[in-house]
Amino acid sequence: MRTRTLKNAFRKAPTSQLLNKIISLQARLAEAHFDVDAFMKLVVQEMQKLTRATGTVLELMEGSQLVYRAATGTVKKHLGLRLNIENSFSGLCIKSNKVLYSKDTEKDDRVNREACRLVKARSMVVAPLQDKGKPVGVLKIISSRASAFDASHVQILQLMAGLIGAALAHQIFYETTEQLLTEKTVMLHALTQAERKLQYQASHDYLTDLPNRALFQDELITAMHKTQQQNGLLSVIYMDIDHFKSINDTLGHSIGDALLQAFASRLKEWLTGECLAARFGGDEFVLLMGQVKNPQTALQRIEDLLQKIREPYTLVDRELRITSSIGMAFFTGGDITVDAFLNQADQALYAAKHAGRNTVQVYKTELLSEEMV
Ligand code: GH3
Ligand code: MG
Repeated sequence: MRTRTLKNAFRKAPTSQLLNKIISLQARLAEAHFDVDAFMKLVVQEMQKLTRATGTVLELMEGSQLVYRAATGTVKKHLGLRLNIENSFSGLCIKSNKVLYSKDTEKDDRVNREACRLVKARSMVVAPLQDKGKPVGVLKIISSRASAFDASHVQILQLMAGLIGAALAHQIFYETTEQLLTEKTVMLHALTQAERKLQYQASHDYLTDLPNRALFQDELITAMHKTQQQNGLLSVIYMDIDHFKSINDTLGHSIGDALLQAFASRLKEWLTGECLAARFGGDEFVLLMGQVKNPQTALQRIEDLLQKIREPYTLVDRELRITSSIGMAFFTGGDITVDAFLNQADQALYAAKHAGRNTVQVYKTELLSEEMV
């Protein structure tokens, strides 16, 4: 497999993994949901595990102060600590209603340095917790090391903070059983919706809304199984836009993005019931064509797609023409892994690029003789 493809696979992987972890954490939070202390304890414990922080704290507002209501790691012994909201990093986070990151508290004037030293917070990320637009507190992860966090930690806190804030507020302010039952239904609904959204995000490409590599591979396993049982024929098609970098370089990244979206739309228009299109990353798209009659019909379908793709794209009053290189592989049953099958199509794509681009190459196997394709 070419290194470019591998690089794309690795670039996508952490986000999906991260989202999946958050989904499973949210499911556990939903279970602990109606015991405030258990809920808060679980939140800080799980956030510490998820982010590998050295301490996590959930601070709730009480008047002009923030109270450490649940804490782990180096902050645990300071449970119950009260700090003034004014002139604190948490206060700033509440005021700006933004996730804030202090890379090095020793060099950051926004923090209460004394308090940071007390809880051994050399770097920290703080997220505001809100209920219906009103601040209720903050969720904070800290590390005894400077620069211990990155954008993924900010993303984790952002995703978790919305749900936790609302859940906590409901816990604290509505105590009667009847109210709790109603709230429980509402919250479980909200959690289910959020979980669905996260699951969608974990399996789809954010730019084109197409399935991502993980979802594609799941679907391919099912399709290969079906093909095997029915003695059918299945094709996987790798597509990569030719000279896409020059579009980014000459017209800018946002036109590049718009072109990727327009390209994806053409793929979607072309799809029929037994087909699936995914974006693996960059300008690389992969198709699955199930229940193919014979290789010739599959090739004809791909020729039709190529025609569609070569038609001009109008982007911001500009007409663009592109071509794409294509590598195809066929599966007729037999002992081959999904990765090996995908690799065949990838190799065929490599051959298409090597042959001068704007062309289709088929990975030849013994089952697929020269005359067949
Ligand atoms: P080739 O003809 O060999 O396919 O070369 P190419 O110029 O098309 O470049 P290649 O396929 O090797 O790499 C795709 C480039 O797409 C690399 C990167 O700069 C760019 N890219 C990757 N992801 C995105 C994205 O989300 N948006 C935009 N605009 N560009 C991207
Ligand atoms: Mg390309």
